[in-house]
Amino acid sequence: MLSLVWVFLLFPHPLFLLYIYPLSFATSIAPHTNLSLSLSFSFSLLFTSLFFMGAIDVSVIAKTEGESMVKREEERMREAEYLKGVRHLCDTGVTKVPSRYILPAPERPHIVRCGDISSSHNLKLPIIDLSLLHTPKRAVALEALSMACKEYGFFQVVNHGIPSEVIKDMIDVSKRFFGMPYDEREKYMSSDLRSPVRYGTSFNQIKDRVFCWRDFLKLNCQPLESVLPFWPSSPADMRDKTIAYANGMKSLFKELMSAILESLGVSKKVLSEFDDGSHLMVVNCFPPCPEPNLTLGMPPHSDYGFLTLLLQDQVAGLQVQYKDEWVTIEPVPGAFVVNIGDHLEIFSNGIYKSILHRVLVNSLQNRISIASLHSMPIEKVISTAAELVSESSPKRYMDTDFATFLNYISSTETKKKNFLESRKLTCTRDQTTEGQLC
Ligand SMILES: O=C(O)CCC(=O)C(=O)O
Repeated sequence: MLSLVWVFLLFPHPLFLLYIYPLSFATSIAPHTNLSLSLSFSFSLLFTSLFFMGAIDVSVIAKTEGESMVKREEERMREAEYLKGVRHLCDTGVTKVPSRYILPAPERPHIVRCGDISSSHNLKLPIIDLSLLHTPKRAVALEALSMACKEYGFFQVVNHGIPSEVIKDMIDVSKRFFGMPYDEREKYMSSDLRSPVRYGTSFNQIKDRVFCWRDFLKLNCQPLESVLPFWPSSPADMRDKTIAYANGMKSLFKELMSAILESLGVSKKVLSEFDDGSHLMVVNCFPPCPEPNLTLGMPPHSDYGFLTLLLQDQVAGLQVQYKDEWVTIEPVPGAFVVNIGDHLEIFSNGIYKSILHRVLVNSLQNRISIASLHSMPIEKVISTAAELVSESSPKRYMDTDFATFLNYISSTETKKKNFLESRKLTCTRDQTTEGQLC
């Protein structure tokens, strides 16, 4: 059947139109039967008569067929170019956003002035001074942490103990990675969600109907010794700089989780699960965009893990949803933005919420951000802490695991918080059922 389609596409010639097409058509209706021969004969007769009566203008058909073939080929080539990423697209000198990246009007960001991310909608997130955790003021810091997790689901941390050199080097090597020629970056392209290294573009380039203005390098960091040989070997210092950064992120995550468990009033036994927990580093590159009000660097989404630790260079772009509004997070030099992920929302029985966020792009500056997503080992089941479930506060989420999440994202277009929504339970006095909100 497929080969017959090719015959149609490849040979817009009168002979084909009058004899081969009818035969193909008839064979597809009634394959391998005498009926196909007689149908074919009848169609040929009909087409021949129409041809000689001038009712079929083969030159018009052939031209139309030829034109649509060229269009299809151009479309295929454009799509192949888009898959090379926005950095590559910018290198070709685009001056307008191609339609593949243009969001439907209601999903577009409202950027007041082109190239500038509106300052009227900026939000100063709570800033937690982590050095206080090691002083008699620990209780004050825990109270601030708890308030930030409940009210915003996002906060910034300072005095976190990660050397400024390690931070600077990571941003610097990331910029140099995305600055390499496309052929170098392409080596790490993979559509396998479990691959230890994955270079790509958009949010989910296989599923996205509208592409995002982002390229990324995803590095699995667990277990470090086994994934390391797969990480990019250029720039030459990429691995060393990234190892130092990844180790820093892991200890910062564990320190934050210890404080968060304390703020929730639950046992810290679970902390040991994070020693070999999943750790994914996502290095994002958002090149300048000629029409930033038509597209997004990343669409609204929440993160799957317990916590995400985000390093952004000093270019604003991250927006979080706060009281039904999109607000921009102002970068604070040397600080990390921390946000609650879906797994912590499940673990805390919804006391701490994972919040939707998205990324704006701008017309002037390249932006780099590095997100470190942490959770338990991928084979572990995430369930709600027993201490947080009671008759007055029933379990609100189904247990979940990483495999379920991966299956979910590879089978749907991940928009908004729909994975977490799919884990919610309906609570009644004595039973819980899947699928609806309490
Ligand atoms: O670039 C940012 O500010 C946020 C990145 C992000 O949300 C992500 O990588 O999941």
